[in-house]
Amino acid sequence: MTSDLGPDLTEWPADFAERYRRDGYWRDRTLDDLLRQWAADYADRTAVVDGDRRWTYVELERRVGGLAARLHGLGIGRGDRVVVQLPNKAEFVVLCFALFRLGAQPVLALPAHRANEITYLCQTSDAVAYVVADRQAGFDYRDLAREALRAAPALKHVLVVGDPAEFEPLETGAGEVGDLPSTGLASEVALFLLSGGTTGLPKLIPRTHNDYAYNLEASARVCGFDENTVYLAALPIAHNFPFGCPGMLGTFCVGGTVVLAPSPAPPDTFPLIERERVTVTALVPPLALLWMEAVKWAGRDLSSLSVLQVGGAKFKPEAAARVRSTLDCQLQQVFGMAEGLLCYTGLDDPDDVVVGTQGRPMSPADEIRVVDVDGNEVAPGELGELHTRGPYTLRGYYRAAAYNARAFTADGFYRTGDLVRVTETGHLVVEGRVKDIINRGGEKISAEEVENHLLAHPAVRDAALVGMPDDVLGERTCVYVLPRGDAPTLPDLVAFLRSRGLADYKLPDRLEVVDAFPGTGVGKVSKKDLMADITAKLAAGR
Ligand code: OOB
Repeated sequence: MTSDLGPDLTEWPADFAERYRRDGYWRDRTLDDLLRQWAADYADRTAVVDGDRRWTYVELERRVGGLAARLHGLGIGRGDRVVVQLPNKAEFVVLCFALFRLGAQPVLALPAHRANEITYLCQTSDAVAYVVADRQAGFDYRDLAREALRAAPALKHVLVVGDPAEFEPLETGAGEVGDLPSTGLASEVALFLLSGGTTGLPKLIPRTHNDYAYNLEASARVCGFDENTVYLAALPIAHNFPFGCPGMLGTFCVGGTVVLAPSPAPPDTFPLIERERVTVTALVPPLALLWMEAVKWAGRDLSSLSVLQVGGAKFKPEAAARVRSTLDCQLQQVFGMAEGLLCYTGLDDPDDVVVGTQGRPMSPADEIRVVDVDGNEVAPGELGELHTRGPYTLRGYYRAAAYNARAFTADGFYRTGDLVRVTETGHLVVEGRVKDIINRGGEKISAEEVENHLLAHPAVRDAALVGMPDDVLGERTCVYVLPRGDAPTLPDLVAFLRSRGLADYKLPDRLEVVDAFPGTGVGKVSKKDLMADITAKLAAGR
């Protein structure tokens, strides 16, 4: 089968595509083909739970058919982009699959995105439609839609879940019928994910049906998902991790049940875990730390939870080691990226591997290289930047030729910007970002290393070390601390770090105690915002 992704997209070279097919990674089924198969195989099992709504696989598929027919009636079809910005609601699920059926391409924005990102996404993708909820968490998304309409001339439709105001309602009623055939090829783009960069605007990541189908099915296998899996979507569902790693889609492919949580906060999630007997969920490290605290006073029965996946940012060993004793479940570390590559620790890996590494590439076809600043491979076990390519890792961002020239090697490896070393067992340990090194008068300080030590301090729940501008040294260090109980002082922390044998230049120069960290859209700590905060404080003479 040929594919023609168009001039703005970088395809896999033909010989790679051929190999991925021959070796069974790409099976030329669209995500809509998968949905139809699931509806046939798992008919009356519960697919989705959202509050009081519980839909079987058959019912989900029927609603997808109805919505696809209606979107088709609006003129939305193959190759059209639709910016989707919805909270964890059943409508999100129906909409994504309706778009897959039409061969239209959802651009998955996060609820935290605002005018800056949304107008950029609508413009860059030439979106014909933008789908939002009316209001959520005190924010009115219809205001955002008005801005997007002004800024993006290609935008023809705004569809709203809830009160549509002057826009069109997005209804996913059970009464609607539709029997449109599947449109488009499995080699075409199924959806666009956004890069998780903590600087600048997110870039669009094209994911084809073939590559994403493999992504979710292989993930489900590696993570041992089966028909008894009850997956709690606690993180924003539009993020790759809860969406397809294995997440919601990986749960569907084995006939399990997906429970949608309105937020990842313990008061929203713990009662759901108890009520629905949730078996597995995924969190970013700041949330995992919060859950480990909250479980002590929540008084909820979380005994059904057997696996907690943590990824998205480094889950430091000091914290990872406490998962079993606090939450009474198994930890699985996940090192992944919207660009593709996924690494998981195995459910039967020994404790030191689960606590101390970020897992192993999930596919035999994942190729990885660890290179030095000159691009030469380092000796086994040495630290370097991770480059990767494989059957579900992109070959280029969408409409970003100039950026792509830097982000990929000549032979198609994606430069992740992550600093890793590979252990003897083939597991990766992430030691930071290429740029998460603070340069204090020439002495290089790894933020990760200092943060990990600080997590061992009894009065520290979480810590983030950032550089702050300094006339003499260029940069000094400031540590932001989320306290546990009484806040520590800088001398406390310095004495503590010294007692753990840290070199003097690594000791933080300044402490800021906060009650929350600024987050990225998916809840990772935003160091960019912390740096802006400390820079502003210094400029104001504070
Ligand atoms: C996931 O995806 P993105 O696209 O939001 O962010 C990817 C980046 C990675 O390049 C790396 O810098 C960081 O996030 N990261 C980790 C990590 N997992 C992701 N850094 C250290 N340790 C980890 N375990 O974040 C994502 C996508 C799919 C599954 C899980 C996470």
